[in-house]
Amino acid sequence: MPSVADLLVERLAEANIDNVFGLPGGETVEILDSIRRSGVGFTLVHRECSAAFMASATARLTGRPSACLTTLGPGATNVVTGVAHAALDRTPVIVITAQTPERMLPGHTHQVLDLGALFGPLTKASFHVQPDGADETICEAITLATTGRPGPVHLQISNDVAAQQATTLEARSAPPGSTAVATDSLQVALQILSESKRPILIAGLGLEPEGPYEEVLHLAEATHAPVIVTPKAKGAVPDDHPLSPGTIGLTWTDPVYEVLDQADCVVAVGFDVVELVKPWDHPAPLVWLASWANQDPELPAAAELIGTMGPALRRLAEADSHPEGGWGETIVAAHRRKHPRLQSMSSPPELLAPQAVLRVLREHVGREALITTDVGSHKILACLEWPAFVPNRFLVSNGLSSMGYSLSAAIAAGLILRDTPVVCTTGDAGLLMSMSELSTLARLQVPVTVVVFKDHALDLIRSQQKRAGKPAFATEFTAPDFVRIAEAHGIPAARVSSEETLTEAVKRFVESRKPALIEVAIDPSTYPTTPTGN
Ligand SMILES: Cc1ncc(C[n+]2csc(CCOP(=O)(O)OP(=O)(O)O)c2C)c(N)n1
Ligand SMILES: [Mg+2]
Repeated sequence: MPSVADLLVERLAEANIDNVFGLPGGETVEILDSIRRSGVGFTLVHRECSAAFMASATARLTGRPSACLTTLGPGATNVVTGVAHAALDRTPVIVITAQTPERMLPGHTHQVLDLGALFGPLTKASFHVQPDGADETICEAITLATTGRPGPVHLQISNDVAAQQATTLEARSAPPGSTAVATDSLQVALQILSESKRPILIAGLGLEPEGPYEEVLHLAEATHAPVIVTPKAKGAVPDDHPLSPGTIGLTWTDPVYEVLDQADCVVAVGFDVVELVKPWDHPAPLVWLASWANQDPELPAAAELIGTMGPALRRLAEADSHPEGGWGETIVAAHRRKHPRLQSMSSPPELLAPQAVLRVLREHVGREALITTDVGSHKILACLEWPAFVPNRFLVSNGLSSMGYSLSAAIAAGLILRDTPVVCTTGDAGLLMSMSELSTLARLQVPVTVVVFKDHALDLIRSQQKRAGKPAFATEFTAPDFVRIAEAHGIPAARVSSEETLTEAVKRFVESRKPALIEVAIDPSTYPTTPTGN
């Protein structure tokens, strides 16, 4: 009979989890040793939260569940933000933590925390694995993570339990396959679309893992419906497509609301309001199409299409649609003329406008490149204005919007997309929060170019202070010399403050196919979130 630890690793491997991210503790040595003896890889990180960010990015890019491992007590508390990210950004992460053996409880209190209570509200379920029924629990956890709306599931396993023998399940339930959406709902949706004069599609994070991108485009073109994307769905339709008006969800006044407000029908595909800063209140009939149910929260929907999205999108494209003249391509073109992206902005000498940074990156990293962004003023600009051409090549913590995400996500992406340039954009405060993983980047030698927007500020918060008529307070600091920090890790780095030097560094580093860091001196005054006036 296998040990519980061996069984766990076997079940992870069967779920196509080929790598676990984590940071060990004394209470994880059994599981670690099972991983060492298996074909499953292990990536050591330097802060547990990063392990969950990496696992989440891995799940997003592979379409499969992923896993992270931490010790008990402080390891478990350190992973919490990453687990919360997986919860609100809807990724199936198996979060494995250690725990003190039960035979030592309740007398032993060193490093003991109620991990079920800690992870319960953040996960789809938190399980305490026991030798009896271990296989059932592990299989249930893996299935649950990917069933319905994906999310993290927690398993706590002590070394004691991990070392014990476990009985394997005779028969296991098959993972859920594709499900057809209900025909009557499809009929209602077809009717709504055929009556619509100004239909809109909103593409959201739930397009993954199915990825029915061709079908989304086909429906858009068949009905002349502009496709608004959420940040996590950027690239669902290429940004230069004539039906691509822009990204929604960053502020209460995103330019694309001007298009959305005119819609008389909204087809929401894989849409999740967790991505929106502004509450959803659109009055037009909404067609809900997703692989999971319309709940938590439930949107007022005129038709609910729940199941495999591709075939339903193809059926919807057969609607007898008659959009009014000027809708679709014409309105998108006018909108794009009114709101040009990544415009040239004047900036003081020795500083670069953030728009210029993104423009140089866009010009030199190639259409297929993957970009990650952290959280702050630079995220809002990147989400609104980065032209994404390929689905799932823009990674962001958006449901949770946690700082410190982008470096970890970029490393995970680099491990998967070996031949695609990966660029991590981050604020200076975000990098300060996460730069323990520069060491991981240097060790793994994945080709990630880190671009740090150095403005010596928590700029987004400072802008909020300014908008509220308050002085900057506790939002300014002196950022360190990131070039020297990178070089101390053996990572080549450059400091730039002009478009020419930035272009040269981007070309050189992206071509090098090695880790690199570019520190850019930023003028934050042109961010869309910077209040205008005094
Ligand atoms: C973990 C975490 N802590 C705090 C916040 C609140 N917050 C949002 S943006 C921001 C400022 C980020 O500063 P920086 O990384 O330098 O980006 P900038 O706004 O300057 O572009 C803060 C503190 C957060 N989103 N996540
Ligand atoms: Mg900053």
